[in-house]
Amino acid sequence: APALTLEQVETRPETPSKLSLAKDAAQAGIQENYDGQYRFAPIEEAQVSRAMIKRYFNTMYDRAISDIVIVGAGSAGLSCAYSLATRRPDLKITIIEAGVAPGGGAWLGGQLMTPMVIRKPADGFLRELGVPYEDEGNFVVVKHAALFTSTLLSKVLALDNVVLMNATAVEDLIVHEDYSGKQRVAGVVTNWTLVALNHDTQSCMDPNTITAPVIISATGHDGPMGAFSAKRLVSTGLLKELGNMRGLDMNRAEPAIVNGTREVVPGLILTGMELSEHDGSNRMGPTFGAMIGSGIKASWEATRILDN
Ligand code: AHZ
Repeated sequence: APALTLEQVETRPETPSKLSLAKDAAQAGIQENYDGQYRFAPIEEAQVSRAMIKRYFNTMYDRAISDIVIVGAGSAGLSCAYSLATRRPDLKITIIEAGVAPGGGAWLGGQLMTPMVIRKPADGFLRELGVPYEDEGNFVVVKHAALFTSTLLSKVLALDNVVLMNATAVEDLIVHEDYSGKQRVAGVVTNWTLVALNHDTQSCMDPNTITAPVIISATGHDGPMGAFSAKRLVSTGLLKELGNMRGLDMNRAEPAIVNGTREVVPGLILTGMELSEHDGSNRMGPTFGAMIGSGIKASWEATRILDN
């Protein structure tokens, strides 16, 4: 039987559920009886390659000079990107994420459990995003951390001024010196993450650069890739030593991270748990309000620097 047109489906007397199912199928071009006749519009393999290459490398070309680079697309980096990009559509915001999957640790709450706890007043951000939650008094609970992260990620990616390059690692900072000898972070050095992870097994594979007047680093606490910029500040001599993240104390940790979010050396803002490694502040464990608050504060710090 030929596929029904949308018009035929809509005018057919049927029960509502059957009708909507048939409508979905007609919209996707699927015949109701699944008789093996489903066909795609034809395509050439080279068209697929060119469709990706043209867009990706045009984007790289354009974003070699960005207004803001955000390093790390975890809860802090993504909250920062959303706040910045919605407030300032004029800025070219480029997010560099080492992982294939953006989101950092925010796909789960704590200890591989799915609910996500967010202390007030950071719940206001959930209402802005339209993420539902249960109110527990001083804090709220999102039924699955992935609901928060996927909603935030989809809203960030839909913004015209944001580009996300995942599977790409920042492996160095660009540091310029002005006439008075003052050092300023002026960009990032990037490579495909698989290349960055193989520098010990391959001969030198030179990286690429992205310049920007403001870099916001949100690479999380120390780990295989984490706290990247804070650690690099030490090895470049821009910072004497790391404070190192302290033990867990939810009540001390969350305000310290939000209030401490700042430009730590000219041109470089630290946000999220990376800041705890720089400042030697506590960790909060599985409460995410500070990641939201710190990301938003970082976005305001960035526009303050740009506008001065
Ligand atoms: O892949 C990393 C992750 O997605 C990415 N990243 C790290 N190094 C990178 C590099 N280049 C590019 N050199 C890099 N990307 O940065 C992201 C960090 O996300 P995260 O979720 O780990 O950090 P966050 O600060 O956004 O959130 C921390 C959440 C935590 S940890 C914690 C505790 O341990 O007590 N509590 C909370 C709420």
